[in-house]
Amino acid sequence: MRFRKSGKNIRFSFRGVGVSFPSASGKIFQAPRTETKAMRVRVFFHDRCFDGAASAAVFSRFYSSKMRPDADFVYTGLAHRASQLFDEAQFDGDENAIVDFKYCSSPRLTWWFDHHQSAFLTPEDARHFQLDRSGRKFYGPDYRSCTKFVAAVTRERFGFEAPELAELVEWADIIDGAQYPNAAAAVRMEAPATQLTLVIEMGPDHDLLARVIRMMTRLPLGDIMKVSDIAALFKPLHERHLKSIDLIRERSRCDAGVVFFDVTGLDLEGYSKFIPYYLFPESVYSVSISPSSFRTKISVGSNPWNTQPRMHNLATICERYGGGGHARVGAISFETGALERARQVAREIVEELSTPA
Ligand SMILES: [Mn+2]
Repeated sequence: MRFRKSGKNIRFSFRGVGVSFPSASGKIFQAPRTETKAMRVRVFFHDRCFDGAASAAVFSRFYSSKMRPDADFVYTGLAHRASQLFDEAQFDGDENAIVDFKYCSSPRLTWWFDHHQSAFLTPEDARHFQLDRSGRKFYGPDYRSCTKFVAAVTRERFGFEAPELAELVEWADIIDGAQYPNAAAAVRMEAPATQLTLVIEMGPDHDLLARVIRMMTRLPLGDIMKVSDIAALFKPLHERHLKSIDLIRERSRCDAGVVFFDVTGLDLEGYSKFIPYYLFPESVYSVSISPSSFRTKISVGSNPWNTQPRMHNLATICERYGGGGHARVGAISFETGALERARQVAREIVEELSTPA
C-alpha cells in the first residue's frame, strides 16, 4: 500500500490499483482503475479527408498495439489555409503526431507521416526533417495515400500487422490516389467507402471526424455506413451531390482539354472533384474556383481516366501562387474576399494548362 499526495488529491494505491480522495482543501473525487496515468496521444490529421482520417485510424491502432496499449487518443483536424497552419499550443499531448499533413519543426511533434509533394512549408522545415534522428518521422512522396504509407512503415519498422485494416488501407489508396475504375464509380458513390468519403468531406462538424476515426479502427466500412446517424447524414448530402452535378454542368466549359468552372454564389462547397471528368470524359485538366467561409480556393486537377501523358506538374504550378499538392492535383488558398485575385490566377493557370509545356 502506498500513499501519495498529488495536487489536491490524496492517493492510495496497492499493486498498481489506486483510488484518489480529495484532501481537505480539494473538491475532486476520482477513482482511477490503475495508478499510471494513461498516455495521451494527440493525433493531427488532414481534416475532412478520407485518407487523413484513415491514416489517423491506422496510426492509432499501430500505437496502441506496439507502443502503449493504454493510450488515450485525441484527434484534431488540420486544414490548409492562407494564414498560419499550426498553433503550437495545441501540441499538448504526451505524444503529438501529424498524419497526412505538412511537417512542423516544433520539438513537441513526436511522430509525423506524410506523402504530399509539398510537405514542407519552408526549406528550413525540410532541413529540420532531414536532420531528425528520432526514427519516428517519415516522408513517403511516392505513396498514393498516407494511409498505405503509415501501414507500410509501421509493418516494416515496427512489425505492426493488422489484416482487418486491409479494406481501409486499400480504399484510402483508391480514394486519395483517384484509382477508381472510372469517373462514374467515383461520382455515383455506390461503394460504402465512397459514401463515407462524402460524409467526411461534407459532414456537419469536426467532432464527427473523431468519431469516424474511432469507428475506422474497429468496424468495416459497410458497417460504419449502417450506423444510424452516419446513414442519416449521407442521405441529404447525396441528394445535394446529385444536384451539384447539374449545377457544375451549367457552369462549366471545356477548351483545349481544360475544364473551367467558377461556383461563386452557388453554395457548392465541397463538391466532388471528379464531376468535371464525369461530365467531360475527354478533358485532361480541371481548374475551378470555390469561395467558402474561411478561404477562396482554386482547385487544379487532372483527369485520372484520361491516359494522355501529363506535361504539367500541378503542385509546382500551385506552389508558384502559394499553394501546393501533388503532381496531378493541387490547390491554392486565398484569403476570403480575394475573389478577383483568385480569378486572375485561375485564368493564368487555365492558359498555361491549355498550352503544351
Ligand atoms: Mn493524403
